[in-house]
Order: sequence, then C-alpha cells, then structure tokens
Amino acid sequence: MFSDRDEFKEEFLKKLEMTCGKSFGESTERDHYFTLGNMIREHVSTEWINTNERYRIDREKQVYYLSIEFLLGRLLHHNLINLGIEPVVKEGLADLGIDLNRLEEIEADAGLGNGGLGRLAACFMDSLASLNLPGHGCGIRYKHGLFEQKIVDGYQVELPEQWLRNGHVWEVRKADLAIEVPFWGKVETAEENGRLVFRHVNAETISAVPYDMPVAGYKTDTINTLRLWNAEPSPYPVNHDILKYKRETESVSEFLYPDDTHDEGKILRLKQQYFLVSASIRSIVRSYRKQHNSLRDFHDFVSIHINDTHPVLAIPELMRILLDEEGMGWEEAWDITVRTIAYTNHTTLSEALEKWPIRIFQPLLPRIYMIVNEINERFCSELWNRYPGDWKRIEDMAVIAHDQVKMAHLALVGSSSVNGVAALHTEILKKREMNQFYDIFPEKFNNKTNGITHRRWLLKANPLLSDLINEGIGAGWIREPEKLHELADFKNDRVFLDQLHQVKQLNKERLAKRIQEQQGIVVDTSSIFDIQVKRLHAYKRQLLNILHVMHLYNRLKEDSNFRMHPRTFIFGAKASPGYYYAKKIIKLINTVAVKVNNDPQTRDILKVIFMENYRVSLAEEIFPAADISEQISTASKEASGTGNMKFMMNGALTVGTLDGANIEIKEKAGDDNIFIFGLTADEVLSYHQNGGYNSREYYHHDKRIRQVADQLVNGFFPDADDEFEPIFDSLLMENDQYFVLRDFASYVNIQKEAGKAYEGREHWLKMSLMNIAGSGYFSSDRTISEYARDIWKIKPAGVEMMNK
Ligand code: NBG
Repeated sequence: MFSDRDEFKEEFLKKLEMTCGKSFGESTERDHYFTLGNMIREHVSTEWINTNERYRIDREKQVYYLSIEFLLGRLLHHNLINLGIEPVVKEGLADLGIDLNRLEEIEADAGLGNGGLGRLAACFMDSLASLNLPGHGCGIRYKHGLFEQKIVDGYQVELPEQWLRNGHVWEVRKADLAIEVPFWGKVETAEENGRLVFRHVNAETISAVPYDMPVAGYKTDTINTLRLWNAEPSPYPVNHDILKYKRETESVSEFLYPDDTHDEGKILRLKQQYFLVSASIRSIVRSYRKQHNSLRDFHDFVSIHINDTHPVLAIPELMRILLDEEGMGWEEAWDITVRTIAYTNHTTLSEALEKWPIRIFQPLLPRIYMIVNEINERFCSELWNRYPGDWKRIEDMAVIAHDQVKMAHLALVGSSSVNGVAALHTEILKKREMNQFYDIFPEKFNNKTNGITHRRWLLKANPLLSDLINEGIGAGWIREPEKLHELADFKNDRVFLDQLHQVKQLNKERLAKRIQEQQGIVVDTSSIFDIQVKRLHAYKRQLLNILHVMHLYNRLKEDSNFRMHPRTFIFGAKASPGYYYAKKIIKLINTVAVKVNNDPQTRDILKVIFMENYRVSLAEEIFPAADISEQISTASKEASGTGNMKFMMNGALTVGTLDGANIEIKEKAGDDNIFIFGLTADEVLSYHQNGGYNSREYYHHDKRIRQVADQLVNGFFPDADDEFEPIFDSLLMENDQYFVLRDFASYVNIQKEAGKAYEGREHWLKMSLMNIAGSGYFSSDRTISEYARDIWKIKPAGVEMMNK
C-alpha cells in the first residue's frame, strides 16, 4: 500500500484520470469517492488472493455463514480503518482540499437486512476477519435493500431503496463461477447398477452469479469473502416466454422479504431461500472438491452456519449432493450433514417461525421435498421408538405436519448445534419453546450471547471517545476489547470524567445539527438525550415510551410545581410495510411530537423527535450522542438485542427490563449503573400460562394511565379523529398483550430516578464510564471466538503473518 501521503496523492490523481476520464479540476466529489473506493479495493486484491491461496494450501477448516440478510451499511471509512490507512488517506485528501467525511456521505448504505439479525451477520464478518479466522459470508445481492422511509404528515411512506443506482465499488462480479439453480419440473427415479437414482428433469433454472466483496480484518493480512448471489436468466431456459422468464428470474434477487400474504409472494420467498442455499452449498462443494477426492470427511473441513431458519434448506441440499451426486448411503450422508450444520435461533415469537405449505414446497422443489419427507419419516420413527404411542408429541415435533414443512424443526433435527443469542433466550428455548427437542438432543443446545463490532460502533462511530480512551488506557482495547475494563481506574478521576462529559456534549451537538438540518427543530444539548432506535414492533413497546412522554406533558401542564430535567426523546424506527399497528404507533409518536414541540409551555422542557429512515449510517451518529438507552421490551420477548450493547459501549445508561442481553449488561455494568424496571420474564410467562392479568384494573386504578389512554380517543389530539382507536383497543379491549399498562407505573418511577441521577453530574459520568468499562464483553470478537471454539472448531489461520 502507499507508505506516505505523497505517494497516496500521486496514485489518487493518476487513478482519478484513469477511472473518470477527467482532470482533477473537472472532477466532482462523486468522482473522488469512486476513485478512492476502486483504489482501495484494488490494493486489497493482492492480500485477498493471498488469503484464499493460504486457505487452499493449509487446508484448514472453513466456516460459511449463510444469511438471508447482511446489513452492512457503508464500507469506505470502515475499510480504511481496518486496513490501517485512514490517517494517510485523510491527510492526503485534505492536501487536495477533499474532506474524507464528505466522501463517506456519498456512499449508499448497503441495507440488505431488516435489523438485528442482519446487522449481527455484518458484525460477525468483521470479527471473523479481524481474528484471522477462515470464515465467509453467503447471502443475496438484493437490487433493493430495506425500503427508504419518509414521514409524510406523520405517516410512514415507503420508497424503494436504490443502493446500486451508482454501482457499488466493493463488489467483484464473477460470472464464470455462476451456478444453475433448478426449480419446478419433476423427479424421475430409475435403477442403475442395483441402486436407485433420482433425476430432476424439466426444471426451470436460474443462474446464480456471485458478486464477491472483500472483508478486511483490522490490521491483519486476512481478507475473507462475502459472496452475494445475483439472480439472472440462465443460458439454458426451458421456458419459451423469454420476457416473462427474465422478469421472474430477476425478481428472485430484487427485494428483501417480498410481501408474502399471497401464494405468489410465498413462492418467491421460498425460491429466494433455495436460491441462496443451493448456490452457496454447491459453490462450497465445488471448491472443496478441488482439494479433496471425496466428500467423506467434509465435516472435518467445512462448517456451515445457518442464521435463523431462512437458510435451513442447506440441510436437504447437502443431503441431495451427498446422495445423488456422491452416491453415498443415507446414514453416512446424514451423519456428515448433521455434523456440518449449526443453527442459531433468533426469536421465540411464534409468528416468526417459518412454515411452508406442502402445496407450494413440493412442486417448486420436488427433489428437496422428497429428502425432507424422508428426514421426517426417519425422525418420526425414532420418536415412535422413544415415545411409543405418544401421537400428540410426535405430531408436535414432526418436520412435516398439517400439510406444512416446519423449518425450525428441520433445523433442530438436521444440525449438531442449536444456539440462542443471550443467556435468558437460550434458557427459554431449552425450558419452553424447544423443550421437547432439548429432551432428546440436550447436547446440541448452547448459548452464544450476541456481540457487536467495537471497531465500527466505537472506534469508527465515536472517534472522540476512542481518542479519550486511548489517552487513558492506550490503544490495546482495539485488539482486546476486554481491556476497556481498565477504564474503571478513572471512575474517581474528575479530569477524566470531565473530558468524558465534553465528548458526550460534542457528540450531542453533532446529532443536534443533523436534527436541525433535517427537521428544522432546535434541540437543547443540555437536555437528556433519551433514545429508542430499533424496528417498530409491539413487543419492543415504543408505545410505553410515548405514553410516558404524554404523561410528562400532562404533569407539566397541570402542575406548575412539577420539575424535571429537560429531555429530548428521540425515536428512530421502520415498521414493516404491512404491519398496520406498528404504523399507528409511528403516527402517534409524530402526533405527540407536534403537540409537545409546539406548546410554548412545554417546548423548552420536552422535545420529541422522530428521525426519518433509521439505518446503519444514521445509527453511527445516534449511539454516541445518547444519554439514556431505551431497552423496554416485554420481558422474555427480545431474544437479545444488540442496540443495547452499542449504547452501553458509547456510555449511555440503560433504562430497561430484565430481557434478552439486558440481564448480562446489568451484570457487566454493575447493578448500580443501570435502571431496571418492570415484570421479569418468569412473571410474564406465568401470566401467559395462568392468566390473571386484567389491563382494565390498571386503567381504573391509576389515573395517570386513565388520562393518557383516554387522550388517545377523546379529542386531545384535535385532528386525530379515531386514528388511535386501534391502540386504545389493544390496551383495553384486547387486554394489553405486551403488558404496557402493567409496567407503566414502574417505568414512570425509574424514569424519574434516571432524570434525578442525571442532575448529579459527576455520579452520572461515573456510571457512564462503568458502562463503557464493562462493554468489552459485548464485542463480537468475544462472540465469534466462542462460536469458533465451541461450534465451528476453527482456528486462526496464517498466524505468522498477523499483526502487521
Ligand atoms: C432478532 C432478535 C433480536 C436479536 C437479533 C440478533 C430476528 C428474527 N431476531 O433480539 O429480535 O438481537 O435477532 O440475534 O430478527
């Protein structure tokens, strides 16, 4: 790479002329961005080839992480940091009058995911490479990532996202490595040399063309690969209506999660899943065959991880290859498959458990269906031997039942490891949701508490805090995040705490500036920045938060003696386009915002901001600016959460329930450095089981609740008509499934406590510091080391070359 800024500049200018065909004088910022991006990717190529070569020669075990989502965000700045060239590039560009931060803004977010699950996959890619682990991602190159959100008159409006509009500098198309994926058609069975062979005929094939992206580890020589598959018409179409065929083919990688309320959408989703899985497994096997004569020891050299159930067809697909292409017997093929595959569960919400009707599955994937059917029959007969006569249990556990294929059951039966994503979540899987499977496969179950890459979420997102940490404890934490512990030594150091305060203020100013630019609202940076950013979902209870805001407003209006530290409540959330109730909540937040922000009596004390189009790049500005992190899901519902970790690492204090990873955050930050409220998971689950909750009692007995609930429907919001009736009904007619009213009083109290605590500035800063100090555990480097050691059994490769 370039050794100094002059060398960089020289190369940059040369490259600019070559790629853009313009002189420097004529060039635009976009030209600069593309020049720099292309230049970096080309530099990475040599190491990338070397890494692959090393993997090939060393024959070390590799892991492939299959995920329907990769929520990468922007890559330019992150790559510069990981490659260790950020300072040289920044200075070199500055000499040319170019601001690196502005170039960064030109890059579109690669938003190929919804939320936590997809962002986790992206964090894992960074940790794998940074730990020199041989691990690669496999996903889909959606033409449109998650929709772009606009707020119009308080309502969410969705626009198609266009991240590829100007091309993507980080990808390399490898057309020669395309794989033909078959759909439809039928299976012919014949006997050859005394054994049955299966042939999939009359299939309609789709070409899966790989686009590879280099994944650079932090200052290492390891460049792993993220391979995203693009769906294109096959050179061998059987369908004669070419235009229709082309359209149908391309739709497979057009949208993330197409609407699946109708069969057509369902077929498309299942197609996407098999497309991802078949292309990935076959390309893995293809490169494996270059090094090995048979697939007999496949599991010793390859581990395949399925991120939630979307890629679970990896199990029958690998079986198909071993049976039909390798000619193995069932037992041997099954043994290899199970040992190769590991599965992570990310939710216990039953509506998220995937089931596919046979009427769709069988015709679309005829050979795969036969294999799933055989897996089911063998599993059911094992169950029959174990629980003779227990029909009910067998029906509950079967992979195929009631004309549906149950994807989670397939994953549980066909993999060697099943993990939850936080300690509580794994316990709930074992004791409740998957208890019957735990009974027969206890050895498969294990916990891997989620993590986040501290390099993006602290080092890159919060340079001011990173510098302060470096001054305090040196830069060792970047490689060994647990070293953040050493910050605890400064908890009584006034000067250090004061600097911490200044850093937070500057980050709040940066966010305030963004808010003013986008919405024209001036926020007070000495107010508490109280932030809830995540997908909008009833169980995440943005409703509880906004009802509390309404309550504070009422207090301010009614009681002139009521005092509170000024607060800015910031929300960011996308609702799934078909999720009616979630969209109502967005409208409510925006309606409250208008009321509160425009009332001269309250507007200096209370502010409500809804930030449009929450996404990775915006998140990077939000987390560093938070004082309070809202993690208020109904206990037992949030598998882990990862936003909670990002806030903690940036020094925000959590107001939260004992749910998901909040429990572990409390352990690491210390009981005194977190604000916990509400029902516990056991209490919620026992209400579910035994009943006994009546939301109307809370409405009748607590006049604060009555007031805010009534305000939803009594004309308090002048233009709202019956807009918020569905919310009112969910609380009182449908008995408040998420215990919003049950937890309301406890939430109001803890928020009051948090507000008071903020005013004891030094103590608050100490609490904030203890959160940062305890956050090292939540680095995805720790998570990935655990996966590598316990599940994948992979070791760092090329250690001798590391640490350049
Ligand atoms: C989400 C959970 C989060 C968790 C992420 C990552 C799904 C299906 N699940 O709590 O809701 O943090 O996964 O594990 O998106």
